[in-house]
Amino acid sequence: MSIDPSRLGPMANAIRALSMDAVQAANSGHPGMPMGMADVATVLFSQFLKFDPAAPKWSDRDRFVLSAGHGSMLVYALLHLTGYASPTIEDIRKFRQLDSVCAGHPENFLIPGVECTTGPLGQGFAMAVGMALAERHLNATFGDELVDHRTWVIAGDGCLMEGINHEAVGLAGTLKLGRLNVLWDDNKITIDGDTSLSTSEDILGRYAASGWHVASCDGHDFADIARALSEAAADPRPSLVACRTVIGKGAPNKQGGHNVHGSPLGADEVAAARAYLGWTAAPFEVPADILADWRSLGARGAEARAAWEDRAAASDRGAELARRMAGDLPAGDDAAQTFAAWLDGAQKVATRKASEMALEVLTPLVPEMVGGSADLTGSNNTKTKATPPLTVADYSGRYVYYGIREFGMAAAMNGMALHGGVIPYGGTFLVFADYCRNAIRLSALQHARVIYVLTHDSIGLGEDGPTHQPVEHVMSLRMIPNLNVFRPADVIETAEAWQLAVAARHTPSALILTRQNLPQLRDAANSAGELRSARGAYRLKAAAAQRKVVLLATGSEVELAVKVAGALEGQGIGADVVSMPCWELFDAQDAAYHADLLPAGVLKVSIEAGVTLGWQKYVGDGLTIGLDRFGASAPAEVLFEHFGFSVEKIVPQILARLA
Ligand SMILES: Cc1ncc(C[n+]2csc(CCOP(=O)(O)OP(=O)(O)O)c2C)c(N)n1
Ligand SMILES: [Mg+2]
Repeated sequence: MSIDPSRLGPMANAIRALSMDAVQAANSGHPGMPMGMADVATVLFSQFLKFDPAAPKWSDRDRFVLSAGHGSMLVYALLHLTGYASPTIEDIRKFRQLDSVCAGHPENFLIPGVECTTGPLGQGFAMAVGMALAERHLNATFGDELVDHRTWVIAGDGCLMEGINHEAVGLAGTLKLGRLNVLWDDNKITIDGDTSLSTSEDILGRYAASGWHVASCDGHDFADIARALSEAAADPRPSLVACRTVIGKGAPNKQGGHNVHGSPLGADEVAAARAYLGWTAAPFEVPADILADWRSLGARGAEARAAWEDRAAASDRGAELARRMAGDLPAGDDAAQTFAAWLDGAQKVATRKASEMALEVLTPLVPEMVGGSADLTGSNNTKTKATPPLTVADYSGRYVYYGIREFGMAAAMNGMALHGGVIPYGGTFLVFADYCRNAIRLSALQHARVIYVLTHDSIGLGEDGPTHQPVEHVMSLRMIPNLNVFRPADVIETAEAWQLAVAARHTPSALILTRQNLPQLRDAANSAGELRSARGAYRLKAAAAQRKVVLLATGSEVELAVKVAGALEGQGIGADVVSMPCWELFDAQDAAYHADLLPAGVLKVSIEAGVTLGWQKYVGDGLTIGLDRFGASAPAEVLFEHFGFSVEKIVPQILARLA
């Protein structure tokens, strides 16, 4: 059943009316983008997009990403009009209010039909690349009958101008993600005014040069839009369709100008737009015939979904796909048993190496893990035997060579995790976490299980010097809510961190790993059969003499803390050593556990080769040993000594405080 073409105009106007009325009611928001792209979106949803409002999470649906997230009313209107349970018209009436799921920008955790959180320009596009990548990977793994869908993106000038766009376009072009189709709202307007103020780029030329198919259309001519979208769908390359539009189309006195980007039209212009569009319905009312058209369109998807469900039920791979898409880990605890056997060893390895060892155990057992690195595979130790390269020739591969594209990698991993069926992990140097920081933040905000492998974690990397030596990075990652930051101290804690990260369904993790070797500190005796890192911090060594000091340390400094404790004990001063691989997990423990590890009336001392700001929350007015300056270029041992990370430099400071 196809929609009568004469109905498309009124259907698009329903988007325009809801958008301008919602923004007007909220007295804040962005009417220009949804009004300008209403016609393109109507063609997309009526003739191209595979979706079923009754099953927003149906795994073989097309993914629709509104990368230009400021135009959130576009996706809210589309979801409501096509018959999704959320958002309701009440939610839309309360656009941008606390009790509405229609937040200022679309949030994946508020509305099931919103595939990802967008608003930070460029990242929706880059997440869509990850979704398209996950689709091809799962297609290659499960076949056309179970996985066969497209990723559609609406992106604005801003999404194309952001630097991350270059990374995303390069990755998608190289991997020939032909199921990715981007509809560019080519309205030649951004907030400051005409795009010519700031850009003169041949955008189609750039995409074409990156291996993309490019097309153009009049974004207000339904037939022309459909023609261009058909071409995009047919072409084996990723596609960019430049949809020439008028921002705020339908607001007769304001359309085409930058003021319509992010301000309510105002009562007079809303009235003028109603007259111009011939829209007589009251605010938030959609005439029954127009709503019926939208709903009939929404109802069409049920058939495709039912057919897919039959295929999935008949397939011997259906249950495995369902498991992966649900985010459940494979049954069995083989990995835990292998790691437990390591307790009997004494492996002195860098934690990046320990991470590789853990991955060699986990990746064969957890087939949904898809690894990668931003061109530091040999340094991040992210590649395993079970993860052959994911390439155009073989999308079933499990290792992505992301290239030197940290931000693009992180955003793609968000898209992969949100697509589902994949647990992405990817590496770079910790110091370059800042390059992808906003995507790490979006992993956390979106509850996406993305695992960041961040190696070369301190001055311990040595000779590369201060450009490469993280100082503030571990602490600054700890500041991001819902991100588990692990800084393991040895091979055992590293394996524990991996187990916890893979199991954290709604929380991303950052594994902070050393370049330099660290001794094994954990054995069967001090592990007590537990995954001790699960509590975030634990007493690695209890004071022998009467306890006067508690030493708190992470990662490579736990070894040092053990030596400091030994020196203190030698002078009759009892000292606990608390290893603290994950602050976030420790903070989640109860007060009794906190009080037990951090007892009152005892000097508490933190040791971490990074900024000290933040440690006060655990040590109070105790002592913070750290590095509140940039490092230097020299061998690691020289640097640790030079910057005060030695028993000889630390013990006197503790004695002075005890005196
Ligand atoms: C990374 C980032 N930088 C800045 C902004 C603020 N911002 C929101 S929309 C916008 C302009 C976007 O222009 P365009 O994509 O052309 O949207 P249009 O005005 O056409 O709707 C800016 C600068 C943002 N949301 N994200
Ligand atoms: Mg624009």
